[in-house]
Amino acid sequence: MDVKLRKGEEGAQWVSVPCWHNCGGRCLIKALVRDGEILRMKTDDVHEDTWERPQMRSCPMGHAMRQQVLGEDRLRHPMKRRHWSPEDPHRELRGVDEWERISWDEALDYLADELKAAKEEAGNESILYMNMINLEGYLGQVLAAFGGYLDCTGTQSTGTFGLANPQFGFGELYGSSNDRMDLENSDYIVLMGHNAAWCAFGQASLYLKHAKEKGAKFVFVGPEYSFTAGFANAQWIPVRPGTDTALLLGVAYSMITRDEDGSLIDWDFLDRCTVGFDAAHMPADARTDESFRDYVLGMSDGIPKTQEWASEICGTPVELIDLFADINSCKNRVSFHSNSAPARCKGSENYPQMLMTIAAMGGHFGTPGNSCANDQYYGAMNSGILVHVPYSGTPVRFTNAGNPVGKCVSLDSIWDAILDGEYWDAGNNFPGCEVHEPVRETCDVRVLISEANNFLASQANTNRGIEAFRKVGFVFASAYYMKVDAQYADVVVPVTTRWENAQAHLYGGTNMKDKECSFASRAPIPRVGESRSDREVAAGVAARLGFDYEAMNPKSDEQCWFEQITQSAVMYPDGPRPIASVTEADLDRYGVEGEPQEGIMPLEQYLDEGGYRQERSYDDPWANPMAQPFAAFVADPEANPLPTTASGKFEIYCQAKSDWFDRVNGYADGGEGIMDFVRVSPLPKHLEAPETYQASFTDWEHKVKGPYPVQMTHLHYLRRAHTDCDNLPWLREALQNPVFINKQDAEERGIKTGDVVRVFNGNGQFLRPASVTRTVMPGVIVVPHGASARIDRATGIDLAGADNILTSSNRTTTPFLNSWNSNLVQYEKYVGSIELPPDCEMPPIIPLAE
Ligand SMILES: Nc1nc2c(c(=O)[nH]1)N[C@H]1C(S)=C(S)[C@@H](COP(=O)(O)OP(=O)(O)OC[C@H]3O[C@@H](n4cnc5c(=O)[nH]c(N)nc54)[C@H](O)[C@@H]3O)O[C@H]1N2
Ligand SMILES: Nc1nc2c(c(=O)[nH]1)N[C@H]1C(S)=C(S)[C@@H](COP(=O)(O)OP(=O)(O)OC[C@H]3O[C@@H](n4cnc5c(=O)[nH]c(N)nc54)[C@H](O)[C@@H]3O)O[C@H]1N2
Ligand code: SF4
Ligand SMILES: [Mo]
Repeated sequence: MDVKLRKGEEGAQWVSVPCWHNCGGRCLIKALVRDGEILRMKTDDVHEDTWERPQMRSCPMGHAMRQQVLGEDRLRHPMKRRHWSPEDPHRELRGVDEWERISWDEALDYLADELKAAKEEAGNESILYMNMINLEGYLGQVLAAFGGYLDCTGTQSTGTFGLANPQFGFGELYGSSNDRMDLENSDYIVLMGHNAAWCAFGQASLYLKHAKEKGAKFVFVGPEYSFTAGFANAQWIPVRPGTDTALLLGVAYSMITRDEDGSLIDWDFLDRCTVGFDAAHMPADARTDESFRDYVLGMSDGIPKTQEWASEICGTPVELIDLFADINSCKNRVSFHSNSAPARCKGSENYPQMLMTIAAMGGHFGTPGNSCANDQYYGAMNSGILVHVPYSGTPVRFTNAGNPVGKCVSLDSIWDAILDGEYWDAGNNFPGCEVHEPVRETCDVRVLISEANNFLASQANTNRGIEAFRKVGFVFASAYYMKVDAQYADVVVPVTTRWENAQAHLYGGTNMKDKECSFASRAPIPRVGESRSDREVAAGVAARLGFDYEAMNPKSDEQCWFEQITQSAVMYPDGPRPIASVTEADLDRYGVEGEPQEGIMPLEQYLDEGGYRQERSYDDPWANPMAQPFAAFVADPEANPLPTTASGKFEIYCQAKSDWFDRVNGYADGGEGIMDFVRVSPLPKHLEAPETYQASFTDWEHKVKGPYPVQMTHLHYLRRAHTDCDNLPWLREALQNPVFINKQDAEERGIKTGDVVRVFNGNGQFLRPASVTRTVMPGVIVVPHGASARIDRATGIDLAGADNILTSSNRTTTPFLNSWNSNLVQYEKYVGSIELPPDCEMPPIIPLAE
């Protein structure tokens, strides 16, 4: 190794270290370490970069990781707010108070005492553990043993793809695109809102580039021409945020009315593989006789869903709707890749089923070059499992079954629940949990706990969140740096990163990487400051609450780390083959339990190289056409029915879907619905909803706009993983975080690129530099997701461009649905007195002056 070192780096070693964010990739990064210091970073150079075996190269965040682990703003000591005391908490000073150093004993005593007091005075449900969709972590496990906590749930990443999908046959999340070796068989690759170049780093873009070189043509459907669309030189089909269902209904109309003897529609596919398209194919359990065809042609409601009807709603020119219909023809091989952005909208309940319907009309499932999937994120363009990585031994679990408090608040309502003391509880829609009709519950939240999330920044309506934080009795946060939850907390403790403490990846399981890779890493540097692991924090709290954490979770962090690495295996059709060979000497060296095993390479080599990437070929088992999603079903639907639908076929009319929504939205048993919760038909109909394009008019018929006429949607931004990594100076220098606005809209407002704009609505306001572009539709503003609010105390204006300053709480259309992309705002050239510095010149947040 030493040969690769530069002058002055003598004695240093390259060590594979984890990059563990909730980003859209999973990459190999290495740190050059000497005496616990990091000299430099690099990415995968273990083997040649080939199509069959690409390198697992990192994004800008990976290269900058050392600034997260060893940055000047890294937390080193437990702290409390100067004016906080149990007797006199000065809640109003949260977010503005100064900090003082305390001991670990003090920090954990405060937390334990506050938990005991809350439990005694108001019961366990007065403790709100802010966890992401049942990703119960270390403290969650302790709280569950302590009698439980008020739980929260939401679709977060997946929008309506996370609601009632299996019922109509479009089940597996991130699981139904074909293998990447098949992409080049498509005539057209349709990206529904994808920006894989930023959010599924590395691999997905490579696969798309390869397909392009092999002759596939690209279509991009979305409100802004994404960077991914740009490099694929895709045909742009613009669509307003949240109106994809209307667009696809227009496409269906175009196909139905222009089809000549199967020139566009695959009638055989519809006949064999679907129910509900027309009167002759209604499913046995249908309770109405309205077919999809009747609805599209307007026979049931008098409104034909013509191209013009669609265009008025979605903004797509009529000729492009027809072009889309032609591209979707059964004469072409088409693969549809949708991210969840079009499904993260109010009123988008029917989008997934509509997407399935459009693909089915062209027969684009289960054969070479044909596929349709929700496959954003890690598995984009290459879904399924090839190298399996287990969740081994971490306390992270994906259900709330262990939480004795059976109550659950939807993420978009948590701040309102705290402030109003009331919320709608419809259960929990995560797999393994139960949903039910909405019940009005009361709550009295006393303690807020933030562990591996950052809800004040990541959940809707930050200003309302701050009010909620300032209402409760006590706020505790564990953190690497001053995430927003920590800024507004009372007691903050520093946790070790995975470079200092070997532990299993929280986001390291099977799905959360390209399917052909797995990773092995070490923790080569000493703990920073007084930081402790999450596990030690949990054990310290447990001891103070009177129980033994070790007995509850006997596997050490190192044991979990070891198991995750050694149990990773390539899934051959005839059985798994572990990657790492393990010997008795390995077990002794790491002081862990396990069995020796035969693998592909010695454990030490795997750890040194930092990862494994399966070499692929066009005739390997995973590329086999019959191994692709839906292939067996499409070949013989009677012999291989879909396991999740009542009819065993794709349900274009799905009674079970409608019944599911009726139940959670309050329409079952003659109910009239609740709040803005929508009534969802068995067919994929267009729905009207608050904060959508149609709702931006006070008078739709005469086209009179309301006070917030612009639709705001988001991009998951290359500079950060949600709110994480955004504090790293190199990334701030490299990426400016502007808002992207339409050229014509900008001209009307006298705005040029670089001008500061004020974006606002009833929820709040922020300042950002403008990037004026023709790649954003008129009437739309695109805001990079995840900035951490920096609120100017004098004016209340956020200077960071935090998206959730503007998103609304408690206004969604189905419980659980996080509808990030439905927002109405206004913007103008900023003329006030604040000088907005470039982000890279904003001072880091360092709470303790040393
Ligand atoms: N407006 C808007 N809001 C959105 C979205 C959007 O598109 N628009 N997207 C949504 C989506 S898809 C998601 S997934 C959510 C994400 O929402 P969050 O999960 O709340 O966001 P992160 O920024 O990933 O927060 C993770 C925090 O945990 C810390 N952390 C990471 N690992 C550990 C650990 O092991 N231990 C401890 N103690 N801390 C750890 C990180 O440093 C970071 O501070 O945001 C959602 N919010
Ligand atoms: N760098 C980085 N990567 C990430 C993350 C991150 O924070 N940073 N987060 C990760 C996580 S947890 C998740 S869930 C994924 C999210 O991954 P995606 O769902 O792919 O994320 P987005 O960035 O929200 O999608 C943006 C694209 O969707 C388009 N779009 C927005 N609204 C609509 C709409 O209504 N209709 C249509 N058709 N298109 C629309 C936008 O124009 C843009 O092209 O990303 C992951 N990857
Ligand atoms: S995509 Fe994710 S895992 Fe890969 S380098 Fe970037 S932040 Fe790290
Ligand atoms: Mo997500």
